[in-house]
Amino acid sequence: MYPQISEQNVCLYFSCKKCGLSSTFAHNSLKEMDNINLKEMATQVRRDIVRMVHKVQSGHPGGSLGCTDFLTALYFKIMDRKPGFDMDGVGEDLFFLSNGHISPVFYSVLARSGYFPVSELATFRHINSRLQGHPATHEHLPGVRIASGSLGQGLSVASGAALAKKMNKDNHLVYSLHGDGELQEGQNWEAIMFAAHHKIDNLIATIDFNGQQIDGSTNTVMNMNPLRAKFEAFNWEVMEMDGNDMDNVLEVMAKAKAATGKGKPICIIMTTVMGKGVSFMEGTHEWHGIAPSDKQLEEALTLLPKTTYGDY
Ligand SMILES: Cc1ncc(C[n+]2csc(CCOP(=O)(O)OP(=O)(O)O)c2C)c(N)n1
Ligand SMILES: [Mg+2]
Repeated sequence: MYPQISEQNVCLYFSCKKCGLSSTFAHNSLKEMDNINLKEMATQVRRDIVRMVHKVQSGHPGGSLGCTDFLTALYFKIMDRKPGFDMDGVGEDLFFLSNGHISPVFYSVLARSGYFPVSELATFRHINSRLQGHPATHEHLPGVRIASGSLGQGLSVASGAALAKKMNKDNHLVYSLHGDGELQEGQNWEAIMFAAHHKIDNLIATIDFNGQQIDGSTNTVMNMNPLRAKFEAFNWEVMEMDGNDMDNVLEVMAKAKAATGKGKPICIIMTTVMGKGVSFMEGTHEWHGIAPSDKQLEEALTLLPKTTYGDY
């Protein structure tokens, strides 16, 4: 069993400032989210990412930094979440991370939005930590709904969960995130076909369209273009978004929400810059999965100034 977060019992499991321990959102959890400055929180999440990966000298900073604005907006503003966490997720929006290698950003956003103590980020990739390199459900980390890391599976799960919500008359949405290189896995296209066929119109799947993957640019490894036309041909509603412009993220996500319930699943092609926010990591696959040195960390942290939320 893993701990449940609720207004009543949160203090038992999640240390907080009011208890003299360290955590940002233990008390009043979700209500406090309204006061979050999303851009400042995104900077804090980026600081977490580079510090986590540096500390253990392994992990994936590139895609994590690129998807930071999206995941910050999703968890702090867009999703309708219950204060607790349970695997059934009835009566709330759900999120499935399919490109599991970007776990640093996922863990940081989960911790900072109240799922587990922010201090636990220091255990990233340690032996016996709940924060393994790729998220796994058997670690029982609140907020993690699927194991991911073996690419290509998340859209199938998200489609099934969204279909279950429709069958159960649960009027909530399912969000998912996928890499552009990840779309080269054939299972995605089966799920894309399935979701359209079953008119799964409570699903908003976002593609991290950063043009990079582990071995080089997506165009040289296996070109996915024209991506928009492909999703449209499979009968999806397609939108485009600048995933590193917080205002545009909020605007397009609102549009996507408004487009649900109209008979088609929704795909957002989200343009991002791999390594966004740390100039020497930006726009190259080289930073897909390597850790910064001591000197590079120092430089990265000067590019990502301290925030009022504080380092873990
Ligand atoms: C099934 C499977 N095949 C290969 C890999 C190895 N792998 C890890 S990340 C990655 C690249 C994925 O590219 P993309 O989805 O664009 O992620 P980004 O590099 O942009 O973060 C690959 C091939 C894997 N994790 N799973
Ligand atoms: Mg990519």
